Amino acid sequence: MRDSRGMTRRRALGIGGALGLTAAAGLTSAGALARRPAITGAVLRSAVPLPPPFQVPLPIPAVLKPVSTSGGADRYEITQREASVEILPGVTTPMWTYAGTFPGPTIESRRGRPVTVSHRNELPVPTVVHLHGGRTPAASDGYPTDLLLPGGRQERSLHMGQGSGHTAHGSGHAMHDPRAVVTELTRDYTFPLDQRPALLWYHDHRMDFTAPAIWRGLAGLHIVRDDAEDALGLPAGPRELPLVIADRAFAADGGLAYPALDPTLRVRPGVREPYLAGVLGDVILVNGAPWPVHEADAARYRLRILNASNARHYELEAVTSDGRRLDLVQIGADQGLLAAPVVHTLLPIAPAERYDVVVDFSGVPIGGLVRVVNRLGSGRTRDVMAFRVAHKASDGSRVPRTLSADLPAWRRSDAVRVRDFAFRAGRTHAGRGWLIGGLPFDPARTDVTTRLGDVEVWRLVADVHHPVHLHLVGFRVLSRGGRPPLPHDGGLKDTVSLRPGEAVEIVTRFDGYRGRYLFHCHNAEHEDMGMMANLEIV
Ligand SMILES: [Cu+2]
Repeated sequence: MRDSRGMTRRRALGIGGALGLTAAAGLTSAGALARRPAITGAVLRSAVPLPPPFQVPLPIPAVLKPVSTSGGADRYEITQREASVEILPGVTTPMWTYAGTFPGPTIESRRGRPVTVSHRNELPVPTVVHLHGGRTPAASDGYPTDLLLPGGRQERSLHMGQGSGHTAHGSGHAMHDPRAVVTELTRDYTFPLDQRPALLWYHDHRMDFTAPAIWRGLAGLHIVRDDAEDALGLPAGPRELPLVIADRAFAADGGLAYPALDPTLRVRPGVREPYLAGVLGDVILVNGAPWPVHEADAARYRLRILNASNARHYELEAVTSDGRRLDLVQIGADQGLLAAPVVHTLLPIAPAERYDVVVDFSGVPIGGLVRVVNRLGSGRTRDVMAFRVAHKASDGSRVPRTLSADLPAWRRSDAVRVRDFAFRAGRTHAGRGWLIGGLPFDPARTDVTTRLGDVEVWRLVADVHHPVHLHLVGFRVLSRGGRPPLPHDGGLKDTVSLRPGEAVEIVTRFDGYRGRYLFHCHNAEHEDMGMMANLEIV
């Protein structure tokens, strides 16, 4: 086993990298080991009255219709535009949207059937679309400097300079990226979707401004299905529900509050100091509605849960009116079905993670309320949503004991190399920020070079909470804190939640496509403030 050329083990560990942030997070990295904070981030308080819980019906994001299905591929069109949306009852909230809604429309597709999404940017800022969890060629993976500029000559001269490449702000430090491919007004993203069926999501990934763009609404679901999964007999149709959980805070005028250093979200990245560790809202939205309620049958439901929050972690439980905790039967992870179901009563979910869960309401009395609560929340943020069990119903669904047989069987001994990466607070060109291996993100620096098809073990270690995401590939968790993985670490993942002071080992095969990809922290504020690195597959 050997380390990569550009990232020796000593350098990757980032010794001495944990400068600053003691005021923001109340911690040094050594302190983190001792104190293990429950929350990484600071709560932004809303300045409008908040509605009572469980009044607003759970919305289901509309499924987008393709504009064409000819030639063995599906083509979609999405206009990114400002829209006024009613999130809190009676309050108008201007948002940045995909096609006018938050979340954006859901794209439903079949394994191996290519999809092209033509995005048109009518927003006041450049954008970048990334399909999170997609096995996507690099040209369509949404590299942060591959900007889609809004239309108009002014925009072009403002962002394009000499007409090639892109000058990234790089956490406040201008740096040129000669490999950037910048387009104007429209851009086609093509997804082969040659991958396991899974709940993916698309969201903005612009250099330095991903966090505020997602916060303002640029997120939507993309579901991949196949015949084998359809044949399992899992709850389906109205009993399969996507649940996009995201926290937000609202300003007095009804708009979303966000502590950006640059409210135009164009020049200076980052957030005000109290929020350097992450922005947490005081309103919990599910599918864009505050603390919604869903009227359910007394039957099994398949809940496809995404944590689309910038920084908030949840520990979810389903609790009946008489205090009973319902089983959360996990059938899938980020990258699709598990080999066999795993029963939980408490499910931790970090930003960008997904869980596919079956919950059985058949034992709940008609009229009963099942609350989904977040054990890590307090006050209003302890509630997430509720199900009102309203009808007796027949239920032909089942949860087979074998769900899939195609999970990769990579072993530690398959790895041709082991790499170490420390995810820690530190200094960027702009001041305090977040580092991988002691370095802030630089689009022009290749951090990892690997060969297509190589199996590697990565050892990831954290100071505070860092949900670490790899583009292009799924991975399996080998160990957590020097021990076997936890029950919720099973299956194929693309995001793994590092807890304060914790080391996690993952194994993956860099398969699919050659090109420039990324790995980064999916605490979106950390990501914008340096915690991202390049992964070059050759
Ligand atoms: Cu992080």
